[in-house]
Amino acid sequence: MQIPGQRQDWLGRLKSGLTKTRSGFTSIFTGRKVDESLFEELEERLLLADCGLPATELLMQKVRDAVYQKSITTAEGVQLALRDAIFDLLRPLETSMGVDRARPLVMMVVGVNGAGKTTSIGKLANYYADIGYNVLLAAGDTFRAAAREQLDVWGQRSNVDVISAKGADPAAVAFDSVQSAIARHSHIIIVDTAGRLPTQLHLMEELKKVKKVVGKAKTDAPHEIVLVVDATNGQNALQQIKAFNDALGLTALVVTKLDGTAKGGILAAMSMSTRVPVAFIGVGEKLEDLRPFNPREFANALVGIESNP
Ligand SMILES: Nc1nc2c(ncn2[C@@H]2O[C@H](COP(=O)(O)OP(=O)(O)O)[C@@H](O)[C@H]2O)c(=O)[nH]1
Ligand SMILES: [Mg+2]
Repeated sequence: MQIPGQRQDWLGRLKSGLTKTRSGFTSIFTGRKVDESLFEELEERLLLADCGLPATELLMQKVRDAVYQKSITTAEGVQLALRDAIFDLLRPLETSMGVDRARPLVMMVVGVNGAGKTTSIGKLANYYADIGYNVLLAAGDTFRAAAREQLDVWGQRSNVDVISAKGADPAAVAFDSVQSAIARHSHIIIVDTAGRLPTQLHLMEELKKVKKVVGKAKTDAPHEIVLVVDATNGQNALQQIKAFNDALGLTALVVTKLDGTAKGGILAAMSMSTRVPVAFIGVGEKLEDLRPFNPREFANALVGIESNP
């Protein structure tokens, strides 16, 4: 159960995380007339926030329609119409992991180097352990020397065990850890993997092997194949999503580093193109800075609207 104070904290963090993207929007709505120059500026801001052309065109059409149909005459009214249009666009991206549908629920986490995989796994472990789940982590990044230690540190922070094997092959680590999770009756096992570019075909083959081997340890696994994408990659994130999805069949995304970027509109672009749902978003480096993606909260925080009028 989430207590209201915690929710407030999170909304504050989400808002401050999205400051860079939001400031582009809020500044244009203050003390403005509703005229063609406002629309032009709004269009430019949407493109700068990395919404991409198709989403920008759709949002502009919706805002213009709302202004016409509801006879909106104030810039604040346009701001609300923008929020509604963004909310509608992002709504199909909402998903929840449904971690109760298997035990253990096996989650495989993939992505390019530095996207925030290991950090997000640490935060996910904390999130689920906090609400009573028994979580196990698997150090499947056997490539980078410090990767195991990094995951260990995150495990200690939330009192979650980490399975690792020195120098082992990632598929073997994944297989062993799923077996451990079964033996321990864990609720959730999250498998970390080494970062890779989708163009490194042999490394993509390695991920397919991890996926296959996990399925041998537990027939219906992996239940979740999660791509971690760095929002600061902007439009390049879309290519990553497509490539990883083609290779592995993604079930969800974690979108990280929304705090460090003015490109929060990238989620709008995702909704227009890749359509892989977003389970969690990251807005900082702390343990609590990862939360389920909520399109309404996100749209409000992005556009700079306080409550939900
Ligand atoms: N600001 C910010 N930094 C993040 C976020 N998620 C991860 N990072 C940072 O990104 C860097 C790379 O993260 P890491 O988890 O090691 O990436 P990996 O290579 O994909 O496992 C680290 O310095 C993290 O602290 C986030 O949501 N916001
Ligand atoms: Mg890592």
